[in-house]
Amino acid sequence: MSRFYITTPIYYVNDHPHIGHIYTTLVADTVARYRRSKGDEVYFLTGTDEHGQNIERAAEKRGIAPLQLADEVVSRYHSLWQDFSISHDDFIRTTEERHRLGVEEMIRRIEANGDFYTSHHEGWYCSSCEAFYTDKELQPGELCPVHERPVERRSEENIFFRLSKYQDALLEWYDGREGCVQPESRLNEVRQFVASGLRDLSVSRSQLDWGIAFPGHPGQTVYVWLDALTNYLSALGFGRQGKATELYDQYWQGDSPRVHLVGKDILRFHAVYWPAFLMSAGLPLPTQVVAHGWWLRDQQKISKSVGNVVRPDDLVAAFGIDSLRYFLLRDMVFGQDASFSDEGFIDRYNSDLANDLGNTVSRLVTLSRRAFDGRLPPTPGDGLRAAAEEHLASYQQHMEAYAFQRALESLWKILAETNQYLVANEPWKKLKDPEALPQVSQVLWQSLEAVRLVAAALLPLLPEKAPEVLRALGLAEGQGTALEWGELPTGSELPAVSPIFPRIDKKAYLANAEVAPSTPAKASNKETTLQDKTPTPSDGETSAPSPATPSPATPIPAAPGPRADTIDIEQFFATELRVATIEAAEPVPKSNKLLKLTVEIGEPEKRTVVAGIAKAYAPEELVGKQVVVVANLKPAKLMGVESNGMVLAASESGQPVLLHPQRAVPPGTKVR
Ligand code: ME8
Repeated sequence: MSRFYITTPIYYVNDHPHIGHIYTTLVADTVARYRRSKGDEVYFLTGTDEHGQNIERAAEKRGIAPLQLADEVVSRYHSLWQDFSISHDDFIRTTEERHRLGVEEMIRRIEANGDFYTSHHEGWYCSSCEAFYTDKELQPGELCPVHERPVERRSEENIFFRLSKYQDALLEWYDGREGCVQPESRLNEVRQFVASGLRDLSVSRSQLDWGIAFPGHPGQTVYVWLDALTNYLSALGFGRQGKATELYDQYWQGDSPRVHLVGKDILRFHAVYWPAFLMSAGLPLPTQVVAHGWWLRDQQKISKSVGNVVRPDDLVAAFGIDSLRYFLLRDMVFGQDASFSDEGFIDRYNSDLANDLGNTVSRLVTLSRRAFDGRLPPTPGDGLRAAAEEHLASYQQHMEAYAFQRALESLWKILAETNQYLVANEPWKKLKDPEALPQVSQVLWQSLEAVRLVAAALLPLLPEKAPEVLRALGLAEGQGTALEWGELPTGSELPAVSPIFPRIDKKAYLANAEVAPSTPAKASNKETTLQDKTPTPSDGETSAPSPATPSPATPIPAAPGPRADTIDIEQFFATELRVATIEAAEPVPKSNKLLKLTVEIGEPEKRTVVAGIAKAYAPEELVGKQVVVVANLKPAKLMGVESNGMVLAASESGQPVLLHPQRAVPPGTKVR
């Protein structure tokens, strides 16, 4: 048993989370789950970075206090991490008292080592990076090299950290501790930056109030990066006394892994400044800083100003959390940039999840039930074992090396081998031949066992869907999770299966029509026949070989069906319902029915929603009330006013009666 500490960056609260933040967090979650499954004692930390000028300005723009803005965005993060089944052990906010104590202790130690001095400072400042740049580093037009936005000329008296003193020690660390910065290509960038000469770093700001006061230097506020980086220690209790430092002693001492997972944009802060601060404070360094690449949208950088930010909600509402988890882990070669597109997402889902995994499970379960009277095959076999074990071993190697796409490819090779094995043995042709049943049993049991291994290996990556696959194989909660051949029972009961990954109708989705996963209501009414989900050549799928179509299935009597007009849960979740606070209300000119409402719905900007409630409510009684809004409705013009959403009301004899949450919740909270 080993201890394992993994962290994500702490995210700024001046914007709502998008796919990039989700990516880093779900990678950390996957690693944490994987390590736990290997028996490690894991501590997984995430959180928010709430100080600094960016946040101060964003709050000012909204006319609220910075902490109020932070509270709002933090509640978004909490609900998102819950939705994504993120298994973090702690969530730190830099506005917490425990964090301030850690920062103060860090500063005390660096000061004691004589590594601070005060000096006048002038340079180009990017408030998005919260960093100074030299003329040489700027992009043409005096633009920030990271954000490509204008920088400001700043001149202040600041406290400096003697970063230059640590140049050699840093180079020694990179060379002496293999894998301390990953991937290798990124380490080279960092090494080059350090080798080309380090300048001392300004670690205080005099023109900023929103932050931690620099101890012993009135009028100076701690530089947001020195503040933020220290979260990795303060969350463990660094800076406190007695029992409160237990986690720090366990996870930040000795040789057990301490891993910071970051995007490439902030590698310099983690692989240069942070180890230098720690060296100066006489503290152990992280054992690994691991940087991943950038998610682009349709090959373009994701940016609020371009308006191409990928917020997860729509995709999740339509396809579920684990489909998005799968796509993000499978489509990014870890360390490199990757591009997100709706089309790419749907193709990947249909080919890998709906077809290769989902169909294989449905087919095998259906065949086994048919051949063995609703049970798993009675006799096991070993023919697929060697191949499955080989691919599982490479899955494990890739997981340890953060090569998730390769780890998944290894698992999909098991599925491909299983399908080839089925095609070669054609068990569906022998179901009615009693003499062939022992062989059918071995073939099906092995195929089911191979799929079980894939599902068990998927548990850290797809924490909702992998257990569903295991359940579909007739396994009880927590059963069949070992990555060793032979765990699948023989002859036990095998319930009928409904599609785990219903196909997505790509055309319909892309045309912004209703999402049409392949008729789940119908599928739940009868067993999936082998033909049901087999992609036709016109689907244009690239997929692993599938079992050939068997002889027509014996009809299976339908269970009592649901109402004809039911929808399934995915269809319900396509409607995004959120709590909104009404900030202003006024009549729509020339209408006696409509009110124009300005609502706060947890987004940076406010929205206008037009509601047909004027006959039942006066505008002034609505202000400050919370209502439920359909947030993903196409905009519509009503009496010349554009409405972005719809307010929900009960209709009592044609009179609207508004729905309110039973107690106040943060605007933007999901209703489900
Ligand atoms: O930098 N693709 O916070 P931040 C991939 N508060 N990952 C992305 C991404 C994208 N397009 N966009 C963001 C900060 N990320 C500081 C960190 S840590 C002590 C302080 C992810 O809210 C990626 O992990 O700007 C990146 O490093 C992080 O979000 C930046 O988040």
